[in-house]
Amino acid sequence: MSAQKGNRGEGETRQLDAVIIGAGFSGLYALYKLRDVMGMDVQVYETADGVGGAWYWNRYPGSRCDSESYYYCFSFSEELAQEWEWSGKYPEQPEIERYLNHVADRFDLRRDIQFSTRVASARFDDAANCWEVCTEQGERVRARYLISAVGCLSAANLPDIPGRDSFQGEAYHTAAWPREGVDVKGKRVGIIGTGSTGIQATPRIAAEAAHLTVFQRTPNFTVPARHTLFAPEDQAEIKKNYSAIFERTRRSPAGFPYFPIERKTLDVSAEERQQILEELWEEGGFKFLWGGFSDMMTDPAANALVSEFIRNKIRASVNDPETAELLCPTDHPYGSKRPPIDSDYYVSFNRDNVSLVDIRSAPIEAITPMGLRTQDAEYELDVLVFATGFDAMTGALLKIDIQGAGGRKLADAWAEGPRSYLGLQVAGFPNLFTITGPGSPSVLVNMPVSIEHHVDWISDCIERMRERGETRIEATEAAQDAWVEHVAEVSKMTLIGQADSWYVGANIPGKPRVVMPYTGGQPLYRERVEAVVNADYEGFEFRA
Ligand code: FAD
Ligand code: N01
Repeated sequence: MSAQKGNRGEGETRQLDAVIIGAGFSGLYALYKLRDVMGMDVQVYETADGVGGAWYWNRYPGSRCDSESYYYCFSFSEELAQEWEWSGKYPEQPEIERYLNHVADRFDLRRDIQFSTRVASARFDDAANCWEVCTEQGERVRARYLISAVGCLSAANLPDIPGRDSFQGEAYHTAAWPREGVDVKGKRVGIIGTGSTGIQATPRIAAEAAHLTVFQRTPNFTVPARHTLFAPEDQAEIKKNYSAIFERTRRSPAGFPYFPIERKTLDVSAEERQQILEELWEEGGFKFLWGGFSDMMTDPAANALVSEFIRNKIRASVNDPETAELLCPTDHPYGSKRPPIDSDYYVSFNRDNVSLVDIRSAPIEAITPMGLRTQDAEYELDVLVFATGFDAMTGALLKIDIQGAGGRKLADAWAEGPRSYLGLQVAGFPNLFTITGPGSPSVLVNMPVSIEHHVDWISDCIERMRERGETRIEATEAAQDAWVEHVAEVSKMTLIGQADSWYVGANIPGKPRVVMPYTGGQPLYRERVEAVVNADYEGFEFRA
């Protein structure tokens, strides 16, 4: 299709078919698809020194997936699915990292991934219809297509708290946890943040530290994971049913192999509702939300009942009533923040060596050399953990200086919030594809399912362009405007906009408040995307 990778003289810029940024689930599958299936000349750049993306960076204690292993994985290769053995329902970070390394080795992907290399800028060359990509390390290449696989949750948010750098103990963000681990035995540890990460890390740190202080700004609803190991017969059963499991993940609203129950929360008696919720609670995991009542995320009255059910579980788990009330969320509906899944989170607060500090009523004033000062107390710490999340969905992409047609900067195009067509392309940025970009269901779906869908769509689109001799694709402004409006309209039908969450950018000071993911669910999204293709890629302009 193009000049060979090695075919460049002194000072000449390497010409590729595609550059992929990132080597997590998205980048690995995109490389496999474009290189091995389509025969393209592809280069992947990855900041880390290994593959895995989220599963390379997030090594904090207790880090594990919330989607169950046997569908939090690739479905594109039957052989891969059949040969890989998951140890249990919710594998920990090292096992998922091993899986992604296995994928890289099995498909010989590593030879086209350049590690320890950060893409710093990308500029579209209007005359040549290609991207010029520069790395922080000074390399420059040209490629017809630029594929963003930078991740929705990969730009860590380290809050700008006064005195942050004055702390004389050890300080870590959970998404940059040292590979060799952190020894907290006998130490006084403070953790800021009670999202999925803080909720996973708290019980693990509590089990080792002399004392753990949890600094909570907003309490969160979490549902027990109920982790179990797989017996050989579980493995066999899963493997026998893989094609049906994967097929269901593609049809269900959120990429899980199950569907919400048909009845509505208020259509059943109080006794029956309690029984259904108890059963879901006992089963644990995401099924509580995505296999529960179908109106939980759309009807405030239904959600209020479910939220109160969880609050009662918190009250029943935590011995001290004052602490229990502090842990009960009342400011947002269940599910409007990404719901964590936990192993022994609430009961951690029954331990003598764990205390909860409400930094909503007495905010953090400063980090000091000795620890942390809130409005009403001083805390001496040896280790400070930032479980403070990510500049989600746009952060990693906007850290790259991206200039599209006519030199327009992506940062300017997205100054008032991200705009895209189908979450796949941005008007004014030809030949740039965004895997799980804002405006797609991405983070509201079990992500490998979304990722495979996007990579398949992008590669089909490129294949069509090859067949027709086209060299440029661009979403039209009109199609993008209509999609952005549709995403906003649909979001009003759910409760997602009601929480100050990373879904709406509220966790990052100054970030425009926009519901970034598409909330209409996977089936509707897939239908819309397919309709666009069937209408000869309506809303996209191609040039030869
Ligand atoms: P990532 O895995 O984030 O990979 C992006 C890669 O791009 C990173 O390695 C990064 O270093 C690289 N990169 C970014 N910018 C640049 C640049 N400028 N130059 C070079 N490289 C760059 N989702 C679920 O569906 N279920 C779960 O249970 C689940 N658990 C999660 C647990 C944790 C702790 C976290 C953080 C996320 C979890 N997620 C989960 C979401 C997760 O982000 C996705 O499931 C998936 O891993 C995303 O893969 P990705 O390849 O798109 O992005
Ligand atoms: O981040 P978060 P996360 N001062 O943004 C608090 C995925 N994930 O890393 O709610 C004080 O959810 C903040 O408080 P508030 C998953 O998609 C998945 O936990 O903004 N506090 C909040 O409590 C998840 O949703 C898994 O008031 C500050 C916390 O820090 C996403 O990653 C596991 C603060 C951040 O919570 C992000 O999760 C882990 C400040 N200045 C992660 N700034 C699994 O699937 C922030 N906070 C297992």
